[in-house]
Amino acid sequence: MKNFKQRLAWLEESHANLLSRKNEPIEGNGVYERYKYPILTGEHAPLFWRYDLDETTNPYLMERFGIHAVMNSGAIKWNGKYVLVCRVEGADRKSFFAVAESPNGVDNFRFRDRPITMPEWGEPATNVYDMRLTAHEDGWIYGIFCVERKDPAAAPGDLSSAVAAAGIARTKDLVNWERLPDLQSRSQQRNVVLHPEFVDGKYALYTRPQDGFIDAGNGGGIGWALVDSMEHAAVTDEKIMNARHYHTIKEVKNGEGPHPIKTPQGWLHLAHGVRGCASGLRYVLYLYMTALDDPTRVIAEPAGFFMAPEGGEYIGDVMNVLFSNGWICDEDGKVFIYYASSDTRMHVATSTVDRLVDYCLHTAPDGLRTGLSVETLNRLIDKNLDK
Ligand code: M1P
Repeated sequence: MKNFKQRLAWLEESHANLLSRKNEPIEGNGVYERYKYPILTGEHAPLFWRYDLDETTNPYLMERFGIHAVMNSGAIKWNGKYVLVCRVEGADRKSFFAVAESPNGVDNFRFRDRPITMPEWGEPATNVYDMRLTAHEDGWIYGIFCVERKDPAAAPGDLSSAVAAAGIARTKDLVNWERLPDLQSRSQQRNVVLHPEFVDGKYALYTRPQDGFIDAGNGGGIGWALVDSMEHAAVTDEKIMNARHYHTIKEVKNGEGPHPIKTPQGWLHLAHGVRGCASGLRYVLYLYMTALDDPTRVIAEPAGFFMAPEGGEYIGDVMNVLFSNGWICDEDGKVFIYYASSDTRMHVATSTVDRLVDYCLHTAPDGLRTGLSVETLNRLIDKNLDK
């Protein structure tokens, strides 16, 4: 084994190489381009988060604080940089938020020196994760995230039951966060997202009502609720605007990703859908669009998934999962889709608003039965073979 100084030099060199590694797009299906390397992993965390760098107290230069995953990150363009508020998970299975930024959105992401110290509200959270960022037209940047607490009603010996609520915080600088009361709701909530504009003079939330901590149950799908204030946000009326369906990619669960992008043709939404199989749950990403004059009216929804795990993305702490809660749309229409694979690492894919809208408007919807899928395929074959 290397001595302390040799190990430190080796760690510093490997870390610097990892952080400065250039990323490369991979030609794909025409809808988007994946990139060769993940953009953030546990190994991207600063060495001074993971190691005690003092030879007298850590002579073997051992890792003292394991960082196991960087995943499910909110995203925003801020002062010309591509900024992610990452879900960082330690070896102790606690998640926390940390800001990482890149000059170009596809590589060279670096964490700021310290994680976010998120103020508590109410009973301190056991875990927090999956922040959605919204620069709202009221002037604040809101972060809505899942707050997990042990279920106070759990039977003695049940050490797994938990309660999910939507935590709310806001900031003007991505440094200082003001914690607001959690969203009040009759059901448990996860995957709650703030729409960027007022609707009928109110704040509009995409919700995901769920019967239990894991099961969406009677939750129905992605919901929509108008609230008077973010300072005391409470769901009173909630309607399901993007429902789950039998034998689709969102049979078991779904959830809004980041807030939708406004396009001339409608609001462009990115979401995740979950379907079960013999090897467990399969999480994929899908797109849909809603009307500009009514963000709850679905006007297009291509059949099936937009992105599913590929290659090494299948493998990780929770296998067969793609999850996204962040994307950035540049002024020139380029879209950076930030997604995590298998609850382990962050990736980027790029596209444009035009291509994503084209995909939504010109991909057939799910006919919900196999005969209609074959009809759709035959129409395409007829068109191609007749030309
Ligand atoms: O493990 C996959 C995902 O599971 C949950 O998502 P959902 O609420 O839709 O089931 C979340 O815990 C998410 O963080 C995680 O990636």
